[in-house]
Amino acid sequence: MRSGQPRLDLEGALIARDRVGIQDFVLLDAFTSETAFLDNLKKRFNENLIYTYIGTLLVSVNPYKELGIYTKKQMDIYMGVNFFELPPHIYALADNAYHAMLTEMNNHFFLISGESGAGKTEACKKILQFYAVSCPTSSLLDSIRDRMLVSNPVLEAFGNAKTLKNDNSSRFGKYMDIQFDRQGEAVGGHILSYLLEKSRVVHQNHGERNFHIFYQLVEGGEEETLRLLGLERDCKHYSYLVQGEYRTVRTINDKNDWKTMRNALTIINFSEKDIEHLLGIVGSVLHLGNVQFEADRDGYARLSSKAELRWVSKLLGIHVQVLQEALTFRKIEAKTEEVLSPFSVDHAIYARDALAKALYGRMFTWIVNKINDSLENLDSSKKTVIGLLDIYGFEVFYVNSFEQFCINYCNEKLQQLFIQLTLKSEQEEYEAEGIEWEPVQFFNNKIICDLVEEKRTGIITMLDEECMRPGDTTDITFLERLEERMGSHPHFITSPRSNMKQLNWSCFRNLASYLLFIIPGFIDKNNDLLYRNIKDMIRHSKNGIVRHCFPPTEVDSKKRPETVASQFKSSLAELTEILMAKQPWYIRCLKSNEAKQPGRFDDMLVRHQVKYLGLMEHLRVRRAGFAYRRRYEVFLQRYKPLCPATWPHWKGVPAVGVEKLLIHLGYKEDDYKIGRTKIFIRHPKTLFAIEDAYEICKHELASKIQAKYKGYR
Ligand code: AD9
Ligand code: MG
Repeated sequence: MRSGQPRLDLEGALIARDRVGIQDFVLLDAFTSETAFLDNLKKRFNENLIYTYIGTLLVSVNPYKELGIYTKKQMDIYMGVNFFELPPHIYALADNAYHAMLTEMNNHFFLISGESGAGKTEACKKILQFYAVSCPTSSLLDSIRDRMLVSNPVLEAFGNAKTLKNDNSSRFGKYMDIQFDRQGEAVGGHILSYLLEKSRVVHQNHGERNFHIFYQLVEGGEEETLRLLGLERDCKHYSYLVQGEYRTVRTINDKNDWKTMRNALTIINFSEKDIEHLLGIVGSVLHLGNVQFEADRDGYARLSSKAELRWVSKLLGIHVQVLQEALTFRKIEAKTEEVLSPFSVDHAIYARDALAKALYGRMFTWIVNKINDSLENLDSSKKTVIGLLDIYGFEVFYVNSFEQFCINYCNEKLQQLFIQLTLKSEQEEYEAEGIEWEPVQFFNNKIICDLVEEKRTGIITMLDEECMRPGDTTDITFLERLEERMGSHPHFITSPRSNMKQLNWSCFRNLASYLLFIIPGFIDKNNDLLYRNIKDMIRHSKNGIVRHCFPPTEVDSKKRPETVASQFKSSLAELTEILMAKQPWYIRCLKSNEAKQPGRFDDMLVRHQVKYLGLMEHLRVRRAGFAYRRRYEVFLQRYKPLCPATWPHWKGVPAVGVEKLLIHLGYKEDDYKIGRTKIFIRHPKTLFAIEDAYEICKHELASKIQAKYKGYR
């Protein structure tokens, strides 16, 4: 080796690697061993290195503590740098997606997945912040950028809640497009929201809370605001806020969050009237929860007290008598006339809760639309987008209901999308580069998606059939029919005769074991019907938002609305189409421990997630045939100091330079393949050696430069 050229001495680099692990799993020495994979994750996690790559996929482990790695300085470091050059970071992905979008003029999206509490929403926010801070902008667009940023605290206030899994759990799915013009300025945005967990408004399990907004308002709302809404400053007074027996959360400051949220509403252009009507709905829901009924002499429901109803009446602008009638009677259309049929107490409670859920759910959709109006890009010239998908993660509780059924089905769909895209893109890349490869076998969860959504025989179709079937259909008849039709499916068992009345469905999430769903409530939640006279009443509300949310056309329509599960299924199919048309980037978030403790790494828990997220399989696919690939220019730029022919400059065609370099390093013909634009390296081990050599070389060069300039200081 020529003097002045670095030696291939490995010792220093290996010591460093031993401590901080390897930053790309593709380079991991022990071939596809799960233990080695976990060791590497843990090693890095203990050094506060929460990010690791599998090729271009980013694995992120939730540290449950602030690491100081999201500063403006960090953003600057990662801007415009190929992510191969710097330690793994979410900013590296964000920056690379951005530059790929600009140079290729195509659309991209981030698929962020992981179970509840793994860090998806935080990841999504970090990417948005990166674009907001580091993209070029004109003062004209500053307001769009600000609105995009503050849409988060508003949506989180109304759509997130404390659950057993996560103190700030997303209870709706969100897909956000950030639109860029040709200069790379963020010029607009659009949000699609998916199935809000409305049932939380009227019921929370032990240890959980209602949506944040209620606590923010009661704890942080100004005196005058509370007075106008007739609310007292203590959550314990409100029946809808005390069921989970959890009013304050250590990690949440409701008072401060109220200020942030309230300020954000103004930035997003909510008028004072809008805000008054919005808070009017939030207040009316709290008062509705306190409306109590008792049985009269005939056993029918009557109000225990009218005080709460008066407040609901005032805030919704509906006459109190009309409200009272709608909550205690049902209008039945006979042949020529309408008859009022009195409710039992249970029925009245049901009607009250249905009204509260409908008000809240539709208000949420209204908020999303309002945010979209404020983010609208009025310039119709050609633009490209980067989409961020942040959906509720897999969740398994002791009791799982219709909500978990939908959430976990959604996660199966995303896993399916991931499988399709990774296989597809891998295959396409080999084809485009003219390289032969061996496909890898791995578990395809399509069978589970089909079980749920298959057109004629899927669980959703059967649930819908049961909801539409005339006569006495109940959750139990649904379960019995399921058992009849699907009894032999390998991923499905039911136990209709047991006390639990359960449907057990083996999700990909649970791999071997079955996930238990409690069936009671499925039919009702899927129908999500609001009594007709309640709809009739509500359309006359003087609250502008409420009137907007319950249009007369809907009330007059005789058509049966689509069921909740069917609607969800169609919107997921549409989402899949939107995503399939874009270039994917993946972030797989892992939860480090269940106790939400800073710095704790629970091996079992992480191992389980690595399994069901298919990370090992992904790694295997990345390595099938060729573990590693890089564009010639990038590869040469990094490793050129290792070969006299390429150092310090290579003036020829990059592919030829790379080949010279590899031959100089002793690569055999079978170790690599020359693609059209990229070099493909078969085994990680070979690359491992070259990486080590590079580390040493970098070190030596740095010492030399330091020595050279020492005299000048
Ligand atoms: V759910 O499916 O919506 O229930 P997420 O979205 O996956 O879930 P989230 O992003 O809300 O989880 O993260 C949960 C908590 O972990 C956050 O509130 C933070 O306290 C913590 N977290 C997550 N990511 C980071 C991080 N990169 N750095 C520090 C983090 N803390
Ligand atoms: Mg979330």
